[in-house]
Amino acid sequence: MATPVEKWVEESAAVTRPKKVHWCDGSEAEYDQLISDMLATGTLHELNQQAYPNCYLHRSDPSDVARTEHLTFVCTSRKDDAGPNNNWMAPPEAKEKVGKLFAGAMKDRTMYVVPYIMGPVTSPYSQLGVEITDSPYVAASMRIMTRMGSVALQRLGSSDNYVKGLHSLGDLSPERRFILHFPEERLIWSVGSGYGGNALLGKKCFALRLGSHMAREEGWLAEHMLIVGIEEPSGRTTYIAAAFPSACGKTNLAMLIPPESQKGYKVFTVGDDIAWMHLGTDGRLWAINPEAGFFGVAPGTNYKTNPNVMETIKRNSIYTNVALTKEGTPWWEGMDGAPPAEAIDWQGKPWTPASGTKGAHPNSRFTTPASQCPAISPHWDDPTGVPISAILFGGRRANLVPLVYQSFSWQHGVLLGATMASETTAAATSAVGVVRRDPMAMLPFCGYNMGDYFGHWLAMGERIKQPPLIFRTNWFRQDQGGKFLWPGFGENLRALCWVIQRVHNEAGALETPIGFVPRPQDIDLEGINISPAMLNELLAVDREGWLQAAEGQGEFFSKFGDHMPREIWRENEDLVRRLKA
Ligand code: OXD
Ligand code: MN
Repeated sequence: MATPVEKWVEESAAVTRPKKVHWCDGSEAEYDQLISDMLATGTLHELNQQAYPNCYLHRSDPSDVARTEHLTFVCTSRKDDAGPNNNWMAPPEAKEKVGKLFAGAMKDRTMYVVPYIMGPVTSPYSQLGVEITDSPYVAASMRIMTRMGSVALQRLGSSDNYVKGLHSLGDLSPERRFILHFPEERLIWSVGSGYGGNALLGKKCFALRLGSHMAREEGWLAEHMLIVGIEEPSGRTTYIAAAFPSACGKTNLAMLIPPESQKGYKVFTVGDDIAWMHLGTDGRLWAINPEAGFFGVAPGTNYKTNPNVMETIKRNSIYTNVALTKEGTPWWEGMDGAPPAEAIDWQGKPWTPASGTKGAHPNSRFTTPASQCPAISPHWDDPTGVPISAILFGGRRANLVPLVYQSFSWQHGVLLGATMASETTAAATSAVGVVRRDPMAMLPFCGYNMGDYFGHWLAMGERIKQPPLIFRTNWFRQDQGGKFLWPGFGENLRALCWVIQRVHNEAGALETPIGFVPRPQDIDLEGINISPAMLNELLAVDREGWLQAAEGQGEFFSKFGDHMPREIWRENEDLVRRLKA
């Protein structure tokens, strides 16, 4: 008798009519075959195999280079459940409209059936998915980004408990591109895009949008957060989860290398983009990274900003939309050294530094196995995950928000996350550099009404006996002349050290209306060239600015109507009161 997944694959094939169906086993031989097929069709280009063994370049359609939030929908029976933070279509309407685009979409193509596990193979917190796709690039990338193949099929057995994801490249036209989520059926439909965030369905679609929905139902948290462990010279390791919007340095922070003056510290990467956090039997919050690879932004990545990832991406990696040098190596703006005198740009056209265009697309990416990262934590694959002691919410803000500060409580911390705003980046197709509200860095990823999401955070706080402390960070504050005040990257460890000391009751702080802010003497400045005036500016609390921000919050909160918890309003009113006192 056919298993539930076999039946669904049959039904999907009857609609999409592929010339062939291939069930992925996840083996190396299968990956090699996928690569050689893509080299033969020009979907991939070989990079210099001496310098970059087993690395390839993919050039996407120029209209398909980033997440398309305006074409992304949450299809719940009731519009209210999706909330004003999501585009919504009624499930029958969505199926009718987009179903047509799947009809015969795989004609003359192979259908790959990709079973995968999000999370460590034997973890009770992991979840299963099956993605059906007609893109060999997606199938190969899923092998890097997830535990994919027989291992997943074995865990699934004859169960029907998995997330279904149907993906077709369609004709790649933005006119016929839709990324649809049906949380009530644990189903994803994606058509018309091969871009990672739209097409690797385990990542944003499952691990965050459906994941957040499942997490609310089941009492856990699915968050857009890196997970990092920091070992102090004493040998004590503290784990931190941190939410930053897309392309705001999560990968760099997850892998930072301690500065010369911070000898004896070690940083261990558990994840760089997504955290699934569950209540442990010990009353703490435990996090797993559901992914098995990094899908990172290439531009700006170099041996200063992230030496660990530079080493990671030297082999077994797929690059997308970077430039190609004469030597057959990948290149992007902000890579070490001078730009190449000539290269092929991300669209396959001859390019020189004088061209006046970007050689690599600003959202060009690498897809690389996490296990290759020199900083990978020995616990990154542990079934129980790691215990989280602190949560950071960080945006990209030129002013107002201090380098780091701590909330007074879990509830106040939820307000810190809920009022986050950040300048937009090239990770999504829309204007770049505009400040937008991005609560908890989840605006594009929360699969249900965000008012209910804040309520879920508050409810979790009630249940966690030893809740992590909550902080806000901002590495991007600028001086009057528009220069960054804080050097960033490895030096961010100094702010994290204060966080860790606060966790262990070992550091002082100034109590201000917005929260506990470190005093200048609370941040270790040994070996760093930063003037007292700059530090004061970095830690300054501008009462007037905060008052305006807090009073302006009401308009945003009101959008969620009675889904917005009273407690969040109250926290904000308390903040206003403290600022006026
Ligand atoms: C990502 C994103 O790719 O957030 O991680 O867009
Ligand atoms: Mn992300």
